[in-house]
Amino acid sequence: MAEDDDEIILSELSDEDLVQQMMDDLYDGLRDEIEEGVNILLGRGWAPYDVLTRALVAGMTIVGHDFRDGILFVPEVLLAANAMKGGMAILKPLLAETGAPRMGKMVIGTVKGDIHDIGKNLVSMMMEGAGFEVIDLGINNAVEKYLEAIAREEADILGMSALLTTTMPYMKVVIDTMKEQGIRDDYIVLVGGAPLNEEFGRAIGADAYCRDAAVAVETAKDFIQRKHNQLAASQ
Ligand code: B1M
Repeated sequence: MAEDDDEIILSELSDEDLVQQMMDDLYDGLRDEIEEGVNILLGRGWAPYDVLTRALVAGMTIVGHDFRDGILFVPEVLLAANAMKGGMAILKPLLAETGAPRMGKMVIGTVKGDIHDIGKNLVSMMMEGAGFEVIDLGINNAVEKYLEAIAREEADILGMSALLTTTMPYMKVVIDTMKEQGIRDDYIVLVGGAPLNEEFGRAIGADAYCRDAAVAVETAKDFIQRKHNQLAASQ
Protein backbone atom coordinates (compact mmCIF):
# COMPACT_ATOMS: atom_id res chain seq x y z
CA MET A 1 0.00 0.00 0.00
CA ALA A 2 1.28 3.48 -0.87
CA GLU A 3 2.51 5.61 2.03
CA ASP A 4 0.28 8.56 2.82
CA ASP A 5 2.47 11.57 2.04
CA ASP A 6 0.34 13.76 4.29
CA GLU A 7 0.80 11.59 7.38
CA ILE A 8 1.53 13.80 10.35
CA ILE A 9 4.45 12.81 12.56
CA LEU A 10 3.43 14.15 15.95
CA SER A 11 6.95 14.14 17.35
CA GLU A 12 8.10 16.48 14.56
CA LEU A 13 5.55 19.19 15.38
CA SER A 14 6.36 22.26 17.46
CA ASP A 15 4.65 22.42 20.86
CA GLU A 16 2.05 24.84 19.56
CA ASP A 17 1.25 22.76 16.47
CA LEU A 18 1.20 19.57 18.50
CA VAL A 19 -1.33 20.99 20.95
CA GLN A 20 -3.46 22.13 18.03
CA GLN A 21 -3.15 18.69 16.42
CA MET A 22 -4.10 17.03 19.71
CA MET A 23 -7.25 19.12 19.88
CA ASP A 24 -8.11 17.91 16.37
CA ASP A 25 -7.29 14.32 17.31
CA LEU A 26 -9.42 14.55 20.44
CA TYR A 27 -12.24 15.90 18.33
CA ASP A 28 -11.80 12.89 16.02
CA GLY A 29 -11.66 10.48 18.96
CA LEU A 30 -8.17 9.21 18.16
CA ARG A 31 -7.09 7.68 21.46
CA ASP A 32 -3.71 6.33 20.31
CA GLU A 33 -2.72 9.72 18.91
CA ILE A 34 -3.82 11.46 22.10
CA GLU A 35 -1.76 9.09 24.21
CA GLU A 36 1.22 9.65 21.93
CA GLY A 37 0.78 13.43 22.09
CA VAL A 38 0.58 13.39 25.87
CA ASN A 39 3.79 11.36 26.08
CA ILE A 40 5.59 13.68 23.65
CA LEU A 41 4.64 16.80 25.63
CA LEU A 42 5.68 15.14 28.89
CA GLY A 43 8.95 14.12 27.24
CA ARG A 44 9.50 17.76 26.31
CA GLY A 45 9.26 18.73 29.94
CA TRP A 46 5.65 19.89 30.09
CA ALA A 47 4.07 19.74 33.54
CA PRO A 48 1.29 17.11 33.66
CA TYR A 49 -1.19 19.79 34.76
CA ASP A 50 -0.40 21.90 31.67
CA VAL A 51 -0.85 18.93 29.35
CA LEU A 52 -4.18 18.25 31.00
CA THR A 53 -5.55 21.76 30.86
CA ARG A 54 -3.96 23.18 27.70
CA ALA A 55 -4.40 20.16 25.43
CA LEU A 56 -7.06 17.82 26.81
CA VAL A 57 -9.52 20.06 28.66
CA ALA A 58 -9.22 22.77 26.02
CA GLY A 59 -9.91 20.18 23.32
CA MET A 60 -12.90 18.78 25.17
CA THR A 61 -14.34 22.27 25.46
CA ILE A 62 -14.47 22.50 21.66
CA VAL A 63 -16.16 19.09 21.52
CA GLY A 64 -18.71 20.36 24.05
CA HIS A 65 -19.54 23.42 21.98
CA ASP A 66 -20.07 21.40 18.80
CA PHE A 67 -22.17 18.83 20.69
CA ARG A 68 -24.32 21.68 21.95
CA ASP A 69 -24.64 23.13 18.46
CA GLY A 70 -25.67 19.81 16.89
CA ILE A 71 -22.45 19.44 14.89
CA LEU A 72 -21.30 16.39 16.87
CA PHE A 73 -23.53 13.57 18.10
CA VAL A 74 -23.36 11.08 20.96
CA PRO A 75 -21.19 8.42 19.22
CA GLU A 76 -18.57 11.01 18.24
CA VAL A 77 -18.59 12.55 21.70
CA LEU A 78 -18.14 9.09 23.24
CA LEU A 79 -15.08 8.54 21.07
CA ALA A 80 -13.68 11.92 22.09
CA ALA A 81 -14.35 11.06 25.75
CA ASN A 82 -12.56 7.75 25.28
CA ALA A 83 -9.55 9.51 23.76
CA MET A 84 -9.54 11.99 26.65
CA LYS A 85 -9.59 9.12 29.13
CA GLY A 86 -6.55 7.58 27.40
CA GLY A 87 -4.62 10.80 27.97
CA MET A 88 -5.89 11.17 31.52
CA ALA A 89 -4.79 7.63 32.41
CA ILE A 90 -1.19 8.59 31.59
CA LEU A 91 -1.38 11.81 33.57
CA LYS A 92 -3.14 10.43 36.63
CA PRO A 93 -0.14 8.80 38.37
CA LEU A 94 2.00 11.83 37.56
CA LEU A 95 -0.48 14.25 39.07
CA ALA A 96 -0.73 12.04 42.15
CA GLU A 97 3.06 11.96 42.53
CA THR A 98 3.38 15.15 44.53
CA GLY A 99 4.41 13.45 47.73
CA ALA A 100 2.06 15.86 49.48
CA PRO A 101 1.00 14.84 52.99
CA ARG A 102 -2.48 13.29 53.29
CA MET A 103 -4.90 16.17 53.37
CA GLY A 104 -8.14 14.31 54.05
CA LYS A 105 -10.51 11.87 52.45
CA MET A 106 -13.15 12.58 49.82
CA VAL A 107 -15.92 10.37 48.52
CA ILE A 108 -17.03 11.56 45.08
CA GLY A 109 -19.55 10.38 42.50
CA THR A 110 -21.85 11.50 39.72
CA VAL A 111 -25.49 11.66 40.81
CA LYS A 112 -28.30 9.28 39.97
CA GLY A 113 -29.49 9.41 36.36
CA ASP A 114 -26.25 10.97 35.13
CA ILE A 115 -23.45 9.11 33.36
CA HIS A 116 -21.05 11.99 32.70
CA ASP A 117 -17.79 11.26 34.44
CA ILE A 118 -14.96 13.11 32.71
CA GLY A 119 -15.15 16.20 34.92
CA LYS A 120 -15.55 14.11 38.06
CA ASN A 121 -12.54 12.01 37.08
CA LEU A 122 -10.55 15.16 36.59
CA VAL A 123 -11.53 16.40 40.03
CA SER A 124 -10.52 13.02 41.52
CA MET A 125 -7.16 13.17 39.80
CA MET A 126 -6.44 16.70 40.91
CA MET A 127 -7.53 15.99 44.47
CA GLU A 128 -5.25 12.96 44.61
CA GLY A 129 -2.47 15.08 43.18
CA ALA A 130 -3.02 17.56 46.01
CA GLY A 131 -2.68 14.82 48.62
CA PHE A 132 -6.30 13.83 49.25
CA GLU A 133 -7.40 10.22 49.41
CA VAL A 134 -10.25 9.82 46.94
CA ILE A 135 -12.93 7.14 46.90
CA ASP A 136 -14.59 7.35 43.50
CA LEU A 137 -18.09 5.88 43.36
CA GLY A 138 -18.39 6.29 39.61
CA ILE A 139 -21.62 7.35 37.93
CA ASN A 140 -25.35 7.13 38.56
CA ASN A 141 -25.22 7.16 42.36
CA ALA A 142 -28.34 6.95 44.49
CA VAL A 143 -28.43 8.64 47.87
CA GLU A 144 -27.94 5.32 49.69
CA LYS A 145 -24.64 4.72 47.90
CA TYR A 146 -23.27 8.11 48.89
CA LEU A 147 -24.34 7.76 52.52
CA GLU A 148 -23.06 4.23 52.88
CA ALA A 149 -19.68 5.26 51.41
CA ILE A 150 -19.11 8.38 53.51
CA ALA A 151 -19.89 6.43 56.69
CA ARG A 152 -17.79 3.40 55.73
CA GLU A 153 -14.83 5.49 54.61
CA GLU A 154 -15.10 8.02 57.45
CA ALA A 155 -14.77 10.66 54.76
CA ASP A 156 -14.16 14.34 55.43
CA ILE A 157 -15.68 15.46 52.16
CA LEU A 158 -18.59 14.40 50.00
CA GLY A 159 -18.23 15.53 46.39
CA MET A 160 -21.08 15.32 43.91
CA SER A 161 -21.03 15.93 40.18
CA ALA A 162 -23.94 16.54 37.78
CA LEU A 163 -23.84 17.60 34.14
CA LEU A 164 -27.54 17.67 33.35
CA THR A 165 -30.10 20.22 34.41
CA THR A 166 -32.42 17.26 35.01
CA THR A 167 -30.03 15.50 37.42
CA MET A 168 -28.58 18.41 39.36
CA PRO A 169 -31.63 18.67 41.67
CA TYR A 170 -30.75 15.19 42.94
CA MET A 171 -27.91 16.76 44.90
CA LYS A 172 -30.54 18.35 47.13
CA VAL A 173 -32.11 14.93 47.73
CA VAL A 174 -28.76 13.71 49.06
CA ILE A 175 -28.20 16.76 51.26
CA ASP A 176 -31.78 16.72 52.59
CA THR A 177 -31.41 13.04 53.48
CA MET A 178 -28.19 13.86 55.34
CA LYS A 179 -30.07 16.54 57.25
CA GLU A 180 -32.90 14.12 58.08
CA GLN A 181 -30.37 11.66 59.43
CA GLY A 182 -28.64 14.37 61.48
CA ILE A 183 -25.28 13.88 59.73
CA ARG A 184 -25.18 16.89 57.41
CA ASP A 185 -22.68 18.83 59.52
CA ASP A 186 -20.36 15.85 59.88
CA TYR A 187 -19.18 16.33 56.30
CA ILE A 188 -17.97 19.03 53.97
CA VAL A 189 -20.25 18.88 50.92
CA LEU A 190 -18.80 20.18 47.64
CA VAL A 191 -20.70 20.16 44.36
CA GLY A 192 -19.73 20.79 40.76
CA GLY A 193 -20.66 20.32 37.12
CA ALA A 194 -21.19 22.57 34.12
CA PRO A 195 -24.85 23.55 34.70
CA LEU A 196 -24.38 24.48 38.38
CA ASN A 197 -23.50 27.83 39.87
CA GLU A 198 -22.83 29.37 43.27
CA GLU A 199 -26.43 30.29 43.81
CA PHE A 200 -27.55 26.71 43.17
CA GLY A 201 -24.89 25.40 45.55
CA ARG A 202 -26.15 27.72 48.29
CA ALA A 203 -29.81 26.96 47.58
CA ILE A 204 -29.40 23.20 48.01
CA GLY A 205 -27.35 23.57 51.20
CA ALA A 206 -23.91 22.55 49.91
CA ASP A 207 -20.84 24.04 51.57
CA ALA A 208 -19.52 25.21 48.22
CA TYR A 209 -19.90 25.05 44.47
CA CYS A 210 -16.63 24.40 42.63
CA ARG A 211 -16.32 25.82 39.14
CA ASP A 212 -13.52 23.49 38.09
CA ALA A 213 -11.09 20.91 39.41
CA ALA A 214 -8.53 23.48 40.52
CA VAL A 215 -11.18 25.36 42.49
CA ALA A 216 -12.33 22.05 43.99
CA VAL A 217 -8.81 21.42 45.31
CA GLU A 218 -8.45 24.92 46.75
CA THR A 219 -11.92 24.83 48.31
CA ALA A 220 -11.32 21.40 49.82
CA LYS A 221 -8.01 22.52 51.31
CA ASP A 222 -9.66 25.60 52.72
CA PHE A 223 -12.47 23.68 54.40
CA ILE A 224 -10.12 21.01 55.78
CA GLN A 225 -7.95 23.76 57.26
CA ARG A 226 -11.01 25.33 58.89
CA LYS A 227 -12.03 21.93 60.26
CA HIS A 228 -8.59 21.45 61.79
CA ASN A 229 -8.68 24.94 63.29
CA GLN A 230 -12.10 24.25 64.84
CA LEU A 231 -10.88 20.96 66.28
CA ALA A 232 -7.80 22.64 67.73
CA ALA A 233 -9.90 25.42 69.26
CA SER A 234 -12.26 22.94 70.90
CA GLN A 235 -9.44 21.01 72.63
CO1 B1M B 1 -23.64 14.91 27.51
N1 B1M B 1 -24.59 16.62 27.78
N2 B1M B 1 -25.37 14.02 27.33
N3 B1M B 1 -22.59 13.38 27.05
N4 B1M B 1 -22.17 16.06 27.39
C1 B1M B 1 -23.78 17.79 28.11
C2 B1M B 1 -23.63 17.93 29.62
C3 B1M B 1 -24.62 18.97 27.46
C4 B1M B 1 -24.40 20.32 28.14
C5 B1M B 1 -24.29 19.04 25.95
C6 B1M B 1 -25.02 20.14 25.24
O1 B1M B 1 -26.14 19.98 24.90
N5 B1M B 1 -24.34 21.23 25.06
C7 B1M B 1 -26.06 18.43 27.58
C8 B1M B 1 -26.82 18.79 28.86
C9 B1M B 1 -27.88 19.84 28.63
C10 B1M B 1 -28.64 20.12 29.86
O2 B1M B 1 -28.72 19.40 30.80
N6 B1M B 1 -29.24 21.28 29.84
C11 B1M B 1 -25.82 16.93 27.47
C12 B1M B 1 -26.82 15.99 27.12
C13 B1M B 1 -28.18 16.55 26.74
C14 B1M B 1 -26.60 14.60 27.13
C15 B1M B 1 -27.60 13.50 26.82
C16 B1M B 1 -28.99 13.67 27.43
C17 B1M B 1 -27.62 13.37 25.29
C18 B1M B 1 -28.60 12.37 24.74
O3 B1M B 1 -28.51 11.20 25.03
N7 B1M B 1 -29.51 12.89 23.98
C19 B1M B 1 -26.89 12.25 27.41
C20 B1M B 1 -27.24 12.06 28.90
C21 B1M B 1 -26.85 10.74 29.44
C22 B1M B 1 -27.02 10.67 30.96
O4 B1M B 1 -26.19 11.17 31.67
N8 B1M B 1 -28.09 10.10 31.42
C23 B1M B 1 -25.47 12.67 27.27
C24 B1M B 1 -24.42 11.77 27.04
C25 B1M B 1 -23.10 12.14 26.89
C26 B1M B 1 -22.01 11.16 26.46
C27 B1M B 1 -22.19 9.76 27.04
C28 B1M B 1 -21.98 11.10 24.97
C29 B1M B 1 -20.72 11.92 26.94
C30 B1M B 1 -20.28 11.56 28.37
C31 B1M B 1 -19.06 10.67 28.40
C32 B1M B 1 -18.49 10.58 29.78
O5 B1M B 1 -18.55 11.48 30.60
N9 B1M B 1 -17.90 9.46 30.03
C33 B1M B 1 -21.22 13.36 26.98
C34 B1M B 1 -20.36 14.49 27.01
C35 B1M B 1 -18.88 14.21 26.86
C36 B1M B 1 -20.84 15.81 27.16
C37 B1M B 1 -20.11 17.16 27.02
C38 B1M B 1 -19.86 17.36 25.53
C39 B1M B 1 -18.79 17.29 27.70
C40 B1M B 1 -18.81 17.03 29.19
C41 B1M B 1 -17.39 16.98 29.66
O6 B1M B 1 -16.84 15.90 29.83
N10 B1M B 1 -16.76 18.16 29.80
C42 B1M B 1 -21.15 18.17 27.66
C43 B1M B 1 -21.06 19.57 27.09
C44 B1M B 1 -20.40 20.53 28.05
O7 B1M B 1 -20.35 20.34 29.24
N11 B1M B 1 -19.93 21.60 27.51
C45 B1M B 1 -22.41 17.41 27.61
C46 B1M B 1 -15.36 18.27 30.15
C47 B1M B 1 -15.20 18.26 31.67
C48 B1M B 1 -13.73 18.44 31.98
O8 B1M B 1 -15.92 19.37 32.20
O9 B1M B 1 -17.71 17.91 33.20
O10 B1M B 1 -17.89 20.44 33.29
P1 B1M B 1 -17.07 19.24 33.29
O11 B1M B 1 -16.26 19.20 34.66
C49 B1M B 1 -15.53 20.31 35.19
C50 B1M B 1 -16.37 21.22 36.10
O12 B1M B 1 -17.75 21.23 35.78
C51 B1M B 1 -16.04 20.76 37.48
O13 B1M B 1 -14.69 20.37 37.36
C52 B1M B 1 -14.50 19.69 36.11
C53 B1M B 1 -13.08 19.83 35.67
O14 B1M B 1 -12.64 21.16 35.60
N12 B1M B 1 -16.75 19.65 38.09
C54 B1M B 1 -16.72 19.45 39.44
C55 B1M B 1 -17.47 18.64 37.53
N13 B1M B 1 -17.90 17.81 38.49
C56 B1M B 1 -17.45 18.26 39.66
C57 B1M B 1 -17.61 17.76 40.95
C58 B1M B 1 -17.03 18.46 41.99
C59 B1M B 1 -16.31 19.65 41.76
C60 B1M B 1 -16.17 20.15 40.47
O15 B1M B 1 -17.19 17.92 43.23
C61 B1M B 1 -16.51 18.44 44.26
